[in-house]
Amino acid sequence: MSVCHFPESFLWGAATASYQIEGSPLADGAGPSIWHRFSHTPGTTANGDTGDVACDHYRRWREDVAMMRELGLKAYRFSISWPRVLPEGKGAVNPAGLDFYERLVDALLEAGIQPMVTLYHWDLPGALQDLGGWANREIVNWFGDYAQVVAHRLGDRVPLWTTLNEPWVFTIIGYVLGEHAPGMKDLWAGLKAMHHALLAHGEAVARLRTLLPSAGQIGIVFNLSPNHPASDSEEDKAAAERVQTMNNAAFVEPVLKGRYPALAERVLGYAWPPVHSGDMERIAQPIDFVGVNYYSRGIIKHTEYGYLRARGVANEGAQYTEMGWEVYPDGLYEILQWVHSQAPHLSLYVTENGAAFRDEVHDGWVADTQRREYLHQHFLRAHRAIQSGVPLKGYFIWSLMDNFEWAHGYTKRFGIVYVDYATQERIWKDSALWYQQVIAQNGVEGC
Ligand code: IFM
Repeated sequence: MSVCHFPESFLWGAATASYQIEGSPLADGAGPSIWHRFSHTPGTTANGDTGDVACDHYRRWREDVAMMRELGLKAYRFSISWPRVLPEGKGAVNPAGLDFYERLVDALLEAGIQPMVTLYHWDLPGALQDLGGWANREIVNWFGDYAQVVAHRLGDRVPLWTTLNEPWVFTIIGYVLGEHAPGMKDLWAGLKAMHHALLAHGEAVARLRTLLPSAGQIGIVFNLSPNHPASDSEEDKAAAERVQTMNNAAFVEPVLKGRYPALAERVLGYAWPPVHSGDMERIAQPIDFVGVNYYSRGIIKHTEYGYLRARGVANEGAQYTEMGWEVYPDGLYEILQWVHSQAPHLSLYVTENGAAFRDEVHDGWVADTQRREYLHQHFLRAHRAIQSGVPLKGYFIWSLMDNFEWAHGYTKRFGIVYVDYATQERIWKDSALWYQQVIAQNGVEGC
């Protein structure tokens, strides 16, 4: 079998997020985020884990950049912690917060690694949650102002910008299902949060455009999965369509087409947020790329319960990761095709893909064969998508190293580098060595 080569300029990368790796959440004048507060509330995370130390990246970033260089990464996707930059979420800027990210960006560039900045990966300043957080329409301007502050400092050096990471997750899981910060269970607030998040995205795009050099590329990152009906029954097909509409289309269509899908409003109309005149145009600011976070698919069955009257069911005999997610590489190909069909003119990036498996260190070595195989199979689907004409420009694996997996705390390991949390030692897993080779040959076996 020969090597499937990727385009010459393909950006092989890895992704992380501020609260998941940095630690020292209150250092140097930072304000508390909603995740700091949430994880310090008993009963919210596995083992009561918090991001207080995490991977201690806030203090070990130099070593981490050196590790990325050794891996051969072409790009690194990380997020900026809003409350480090604006401790109250708005108003006074904390220069020490910006300094941290400036040092990181400069070190990455020095190492030949392109930074991709995510402005929001879920660590909302707690002070803004006190004002209603994403459910308060004022957040559109707060987020725009924050984007502007960051772009003023880093705009001349960062080539790739994304506004929001996975707006479905932080609005629906955070405000409707209550499993993530801020831990609310309120459909009305959640749908308002969704609309405001999309508006805030548009506002940030408009502000960034005026500040970035013309080469600066702006996008947004969605978590997307194909949702297949569990059977041929009309009920299951309709349930799968409701999930596809609310989880994928209700976020993608407003941004790319300036409208909410009609079915979303039909299904949830009773709780639909007020849409003001001009909102949809504001959301649909022209962007340069879409980031796709893909992990698995949904197999959907009709049920009488829940806001979508749908539930996911298992695929017996399939392989599952430690998150309980089915390993389904074909779904990546399918979802890339779908996004491409929605906006054929836009570049795409896989901004996250990876898997949690149980890892053990033996003689200083982590033989994570399942993760390596998971990545291999997904890379092959990405290659197939490119061959079929999808303008996929890069691939960021989730994650560079094990980290704080939100409500699961430190119980799930997604990294290609193992983190020994007691010593903070970074131990390369088998998948990291393999990924180093993939990057070096710009391809994977299998063609
Ligand atoms: O760890 C998360 C990340 O923060 C967002 N996307 C999914 C990952 C795995 O659950």
